Amino acid sequence: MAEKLTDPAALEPLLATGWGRVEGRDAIEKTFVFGNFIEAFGWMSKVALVAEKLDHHPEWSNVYKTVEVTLTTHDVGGLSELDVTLAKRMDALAG
Ligand code: H2B
Repeated sequence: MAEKLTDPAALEPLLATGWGRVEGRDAIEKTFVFGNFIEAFGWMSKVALVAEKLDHHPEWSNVYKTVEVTLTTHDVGGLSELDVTLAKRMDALAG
């Protein structure tokens, strides 16, 4: 079972790569923009496999080449280490 993040420093590397805190919610968000729809959807497919393996799933929406992502851990009602892990994997897959 995930536990709530207690150390705010854990978010610092992500804030440096374009992630931001969601106002009024213990969550982080980032907008990914790709070259076209196929690149965006291809990235989502790769992230989906990672998410399934981690058993940790994003809130996200796609419009053409843009994917808006919000990460939080529903089971704990806020951010956990799983969100940090998934965010880093998303960044790595986006290249
Ligand atoms: N994803 C996210 N983002 N938060 C969760 O708390 C969560 C999840 N819980 N994916 C998982 C699935 C849980 O429902 C299953 C039963 O492990």
